[in-house]
Amino acid sequence: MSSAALPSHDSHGVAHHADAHGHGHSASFLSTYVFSLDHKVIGIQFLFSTLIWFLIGGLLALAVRWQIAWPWSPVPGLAHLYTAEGGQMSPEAYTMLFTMHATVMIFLVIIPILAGAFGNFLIPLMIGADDMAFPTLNMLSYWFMWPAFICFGASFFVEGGASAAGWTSYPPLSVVKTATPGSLNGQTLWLLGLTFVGVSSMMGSVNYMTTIILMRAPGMTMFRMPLTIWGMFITAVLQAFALPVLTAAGFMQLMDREMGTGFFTAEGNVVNNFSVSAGGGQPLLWQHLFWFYSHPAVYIMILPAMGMVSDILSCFARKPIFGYKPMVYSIAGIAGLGFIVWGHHMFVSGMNPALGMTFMVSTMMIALPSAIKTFNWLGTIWGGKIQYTTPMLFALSFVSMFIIGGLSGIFMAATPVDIFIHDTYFIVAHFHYVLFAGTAMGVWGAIYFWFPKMFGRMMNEFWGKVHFLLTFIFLNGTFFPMHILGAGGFPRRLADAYHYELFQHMQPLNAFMTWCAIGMVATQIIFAINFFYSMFYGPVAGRNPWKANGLEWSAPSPPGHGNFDFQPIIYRGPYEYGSPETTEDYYPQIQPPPPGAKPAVEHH
Ligand code: HEM
Ligand SMILES: [Cu+2]
Repeated sequence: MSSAALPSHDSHGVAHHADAHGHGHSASFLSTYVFSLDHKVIGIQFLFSTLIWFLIGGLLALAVRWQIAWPWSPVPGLAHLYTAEGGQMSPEAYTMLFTMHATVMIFLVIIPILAGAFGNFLIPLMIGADDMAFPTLNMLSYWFMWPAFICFGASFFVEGGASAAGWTSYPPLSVVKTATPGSLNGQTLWLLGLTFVGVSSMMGSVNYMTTIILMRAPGMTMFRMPLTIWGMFITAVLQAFALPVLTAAGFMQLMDREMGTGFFTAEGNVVNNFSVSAGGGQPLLWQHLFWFYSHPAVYIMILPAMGMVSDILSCFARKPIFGYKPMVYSIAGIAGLGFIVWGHHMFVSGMNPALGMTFMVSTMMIALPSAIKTFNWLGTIWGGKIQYTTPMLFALSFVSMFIIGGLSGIFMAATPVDIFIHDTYFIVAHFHYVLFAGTAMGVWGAIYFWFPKMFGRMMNEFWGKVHFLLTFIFLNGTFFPMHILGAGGFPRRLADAYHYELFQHMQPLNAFMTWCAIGMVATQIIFAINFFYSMFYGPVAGRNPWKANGLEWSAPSPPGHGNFDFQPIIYRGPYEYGSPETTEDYYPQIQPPPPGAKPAVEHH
């Protein structure tokens, strides 16, 4: 191991860090593990909570898939909840299940696992800070998720059941209480839950921006930050500008439901034979407000993963990231463009074709920075000494699957094509390739990669690879045929498409996909066992098991309170693998250059 991976003997640094916060001394169980102010504990709290919701979301998905494969046959395990229908799922229950599957996956899994779990754990460690700028706010951002957990969780048990208006919550379904059983109480809880998630995200966002701007260690310039941090930083900016719109819109919808306003209900609206006009509102207004948040939100759901994957690829290709600065500008470009494309979700809403055209063009422009990133990932691994570790396999999967998801996005961005495939399974294929085959695979890669830093022990590589391989096969088996179904017109969000004869021949393919989905969920048992077993019995990791450059790998595993047992001083960026200045193939950010060496050349 090179000398730099060891801490320097700067006792001042130790003393300074230990005294930095007054809270470092009381060591009660509550303040250490429950209401902890330590960013690492909060990150791990987010990780555990979101993984539990991941399981719940996965089971909801299986129930949805069961109905698509074998409609009206009793769902195993759920049958007793639907006795009125002889164990069958009602169409309303189906609608509720896919609504809550998407809601859980997006708002309780993907967004909080990226920003809440990895953002919290990694930001201070990667920039050389001893904690977040506002530790109490940070703790609150985790605990504000609990009212959300309770609202969404409890909504399954209230009269009418959980929300059934889709994760997009379009009026009039979401506003008119008689529209569907879930519109009665479930929808109110849904809106409240969403508000709490929003409050939590906003607290995190403010904290991350402040921390990254103000608390970097000496020498850690903005352009020496790992791409993970750039991804987190720009995500935080996106949250700050997009979230207020959703929060306000959610409140307006809540008022429409509970206080008789009519922001989103049209004049003369009749739903299920009830006249519900409060007058003068516009259902379409909701769509605009919702997508003004939720399109940027899809980047909130992937930019941090893009950053983490970049770090993993560079480490295991043993090469500098190809085009570091273009990568940063691409993340920023994707985020900026993300604010002017929301109308691509509304091409069939009757918008003026001229407006549709501008949304089409701006959406297609996003392909540019996306392609820059993709080519730079390929450039990074090109000619590298690739080590096919478990995190690397997941990262490679992220890149290849993101290409599929990005390409289907371009199809949909073309208005004439989208008019045909909108609301078909093609859309479902697209967002599962970007969100599951992309982001979720990136998250697994990140878990395998940073697990040793989190818990001080390694996960098992053999079972990691088995987990990867089976997940990769099953996910493609589940999601790829959705393109075929979608191109054939198979509708999304319909409890029984086989009602129409033209879709009946698609049932066997759907059954195959459901088997793959069951296999995919079952495969996660391997991951769960590996995760918990390794936490206690995995081989001890040491500070830098992957021989990586990033600053976090110079801290102890797991880092103690205050993170670094020395004062970090940063000499270079995190991607200097194979530098001629050192005989090792890696060159940690804190390792001083050899005496007489020319100043390190930054890679651009
Ligand atoms: C090259 C980049 C991308 C392009 C051009 C693109 C384009 C589109 C378009 C045009 C739609 C609307 C299709 C329709 O409903 O008719 C859509 C839907 C969607 N996209 Fe993307 N997309 C891209 C990347 C992403 C990424 C990175 C994510 C998430 C990580 C994402 C998540 C989604 C989701 C969740 C939907 C469905 C929303 C819903 O109706 O429920 N997309 N995309
Ligand atoms: Cu979009």
